[in-house]
Amino acid sequence: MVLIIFAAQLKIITCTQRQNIFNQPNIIMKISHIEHLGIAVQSIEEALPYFKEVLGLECYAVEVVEDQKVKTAFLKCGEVKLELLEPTSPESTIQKWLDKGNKGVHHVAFCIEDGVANALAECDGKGIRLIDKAPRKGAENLNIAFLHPKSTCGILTELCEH
Ligand code: CMX
Repeated sequence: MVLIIFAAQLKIITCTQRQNIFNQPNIIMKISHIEHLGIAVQSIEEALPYFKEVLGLECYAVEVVEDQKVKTAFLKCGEVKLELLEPTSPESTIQKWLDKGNKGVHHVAFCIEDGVANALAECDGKGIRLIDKAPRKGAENLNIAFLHPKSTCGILTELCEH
């Protein structure tokens, strides 16, 4: 009997915590679209022929993002961009991810209409683990911030604003 009451109380507490994290009222960030998919490759030069010659997508920009230790190549696919990410150093987070046997889609980036700073504050308030506590500059001069995959259903999530 005592055990049943304890289990019921535990369930109530767990549900209450879930509501606090995910069902907070009011603010909900405004996402307009998926800005880009980040795709990790060991070599942009080797990957591009697939995207160009098989999928028919044009690469319109190549940019090195020094602080992230990556070279990026951007392709447009309708409204959504594909960002190929090639590590430029063994210390690159992309190189480490590839070295663990991963490849392909590395992160999903959402375009936030009402600002990355607001979205970060909202996520923080909802208990989401932030990688970046404040927006910073990313490729294409966008304001960006990352959320940790452990808080986001296993999807490394980037928030961006133009
Ligand atoms: N997607 C999903 N899960 C991921 C992941 C990814 N891309 N990268 C790491 N993880 C998971 C790992 O599998 C690991 O899980 P387990 O503990 O269950 O094994 C966990 O996250 C921690 O991973 P880690 O290897 O111990 O930690 P790292 O030191 O590699 O850091 C992360 C991981 C996400 C914090 C780091 O990659 C980061 O800060 N990313 C944001 C910046 C970034 O990705 N820059 C490159 C792109 C730049 C650009 O787009 O311009």
